[in-house]
Amino acid sequence: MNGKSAGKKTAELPVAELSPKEASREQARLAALLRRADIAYHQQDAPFISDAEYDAARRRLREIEARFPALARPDSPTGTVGAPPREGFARVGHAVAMLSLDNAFTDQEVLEFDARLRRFLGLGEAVLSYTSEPKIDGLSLSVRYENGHLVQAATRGDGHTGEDVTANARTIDDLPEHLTGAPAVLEVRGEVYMTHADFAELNAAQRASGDRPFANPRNAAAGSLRQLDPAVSASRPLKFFAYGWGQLSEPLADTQIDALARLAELGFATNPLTRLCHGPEELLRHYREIEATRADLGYDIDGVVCKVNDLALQRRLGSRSNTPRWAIAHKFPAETAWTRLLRIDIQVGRTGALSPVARLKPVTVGGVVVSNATLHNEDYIRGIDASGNPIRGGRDIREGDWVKVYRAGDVIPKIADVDLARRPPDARPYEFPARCPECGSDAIREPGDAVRRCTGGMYCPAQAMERLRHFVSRNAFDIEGLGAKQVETFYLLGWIREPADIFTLAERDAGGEKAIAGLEDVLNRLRGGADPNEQKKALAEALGLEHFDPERARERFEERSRTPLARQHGWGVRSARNLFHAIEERRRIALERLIFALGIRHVGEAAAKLLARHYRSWDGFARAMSAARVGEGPEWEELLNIDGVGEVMARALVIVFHQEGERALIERLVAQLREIEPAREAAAPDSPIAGKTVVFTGTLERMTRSEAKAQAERLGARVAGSVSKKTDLVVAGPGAGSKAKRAAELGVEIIDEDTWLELIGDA
Ligand code: 5U1
Repeated sequence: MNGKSAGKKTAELPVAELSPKEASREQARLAALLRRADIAYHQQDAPFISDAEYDAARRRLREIEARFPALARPDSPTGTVGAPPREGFARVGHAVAMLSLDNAFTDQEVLEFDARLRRFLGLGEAVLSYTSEPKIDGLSLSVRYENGHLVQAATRGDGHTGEDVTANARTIDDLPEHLTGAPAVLEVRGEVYMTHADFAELNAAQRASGDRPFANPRNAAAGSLRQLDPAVSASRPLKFFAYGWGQLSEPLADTQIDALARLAELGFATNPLTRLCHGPEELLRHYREIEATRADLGYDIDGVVCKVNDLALQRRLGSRSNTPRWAIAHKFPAETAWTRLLRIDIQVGRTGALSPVARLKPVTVGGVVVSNATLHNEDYIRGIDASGNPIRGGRDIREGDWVKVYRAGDVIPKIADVDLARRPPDARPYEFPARCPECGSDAIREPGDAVRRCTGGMYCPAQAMERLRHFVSRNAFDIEGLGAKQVETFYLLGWIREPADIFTLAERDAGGEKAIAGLEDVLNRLRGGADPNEQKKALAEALGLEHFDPERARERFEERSRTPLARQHGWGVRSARNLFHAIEERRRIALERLIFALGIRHVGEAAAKLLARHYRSWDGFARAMSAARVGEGPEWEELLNIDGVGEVMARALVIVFHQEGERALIERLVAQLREIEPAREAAAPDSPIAGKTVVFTGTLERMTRSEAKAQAERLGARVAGSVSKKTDLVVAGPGAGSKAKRAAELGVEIIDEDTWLELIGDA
């Protein structure tokens, strides 16, 4: 025993004071204790230690294993050591979607949020109560308990499917292994984070061991939780604040604040700065208080989350596709830093938009190294906004300028200002290209459009590649084994030029006769790029060359493009077969995925869902788009009548189906598909209004129009703005006029608000 610990029993000594011998003894004792406790609990139903004692023992064992990795045993009850690193994380579906948050950046936006909710709920001047909770800058985790036992932990992922990080989450001390008095099913949601002190210590250790330090505590937390080896997670000091829940077998409470209190009672850490606020002014006051203490908290927060306190009102408010209506993140002002703008590059997107990007001398902004920033469009560079009004006092942005960079919503860095005093004397106004830097086609700007676009379509490699990348993305075709990188390589090898080619890849590969466009063609397509060296680098990489050398590139290109996939670098017989199999599987695709995958401007995931639900089948959709004329006719009217489709989106849709090249490309793709699954109704299957088209007219007295609409959609109905032959039901309140009349003429059923509420079981 060492001097410090003299007189104390080993079991009482802090882990930091244990000698290796003591640690070994303590490890054996704790492991045996936990094993006996597990058997007594799970197999004999006769626990002999309390949950708190069990958790404390487990925590101590984990600490010992982290401090003395040599003691780690494969069969340790912590489950955190010795396990062979897994290939990846299993995917876990979330029983209740993990939503993200809308942001507010100004006081005004918080006032508008409150006004919007009161309007939605028809509350008039009544004061709404909210919780105000610090928004931890970490990563979201959902932890599932069944009958009081931690059974699963999953990351947010895309909100519907996350990664199974159960073994790693078990190493977080703030997450109890067992709960007493909890609902039989309880999914606790919250944020995993790392304190500044722990982050500094971890980075010091990383440096000492020659590993790369993390950029910020958030990255360190994310990197630690997503370690394939749980022993590494166990050695990282992660913490967790609970802020919500997913699936529950019974409610936790009637209000958000009481639900948080209940989670705290169950043993979860909840943030102590959380307050109940009455009305938006109190929210703003609390926001300022938290902002003032932000620097002293010891962990990163990036704003304050405001949530409606009454859970019944939260339910009434419901959610949009990814965000709840009842909450908003009031973000802190972005951090800024000055740096030099080295160069302006033009990137060409999937829709041909020429987007200027500022290449910056790397600078740290809010803990993240920034070397690129968006410049939006040519007007923005010139110092004017979409209406022609000056921005930044009308100061333009030039290569060589000193610029103030900030991270908006902490994602895409932007430029807030230019320092004219430091402008180099030879700096010239930036001349925006009138030709696409990727393919040389004309880049034109249509009246009213702030963006200049390449007219090259799929001929333009940048557009083609972006469209292919989008096509295989997660919410589109999502073909296992065919990500952005593979698509890019296949494009550069001349194997695929458009989405339909993906489906003929296998037959061409088997016969060794891939459509080889030839290196010349690929290089031609890349000519005059924003940065030809970058393009050459990309090509060299795709061809497995260290440096770009035209002769070797040609040889390698010919050889590689003729080599079957299974013999390509990084591929084998099995992975090639798996890929072809995954592609085959995708000949069957959901209608909404197909519509989204087409990459039509303004048609995002939510809009694709709306369109799929409205038109129900591919034939219905394609026929309607082909028949529609911009600004006129019943098909155009029908399109605009879909709630959530505006003129801009409608125009983009119709234009695509009337452009010969685009239409042929879509037809070639559809010809490759075996089955396009009609849109699934989002409704509960037993909802009496699922799949029905409903029109609300007149004054509703028991709820607002927005609430009625949201409720109808939640139950699977489509809500239309006007009555047609396709309308199934009209809900008419006092003052209903022409719509009720038209419904009567067409023989459409008309009911009043009370009957509607009875029908949907909410009377
Ligand atoms: N404090 C807190 N952070 N946070 C993040 N609450 C909270 N709630 C969230 C998120 C994403 O989402 C729910 C409102 C859905």
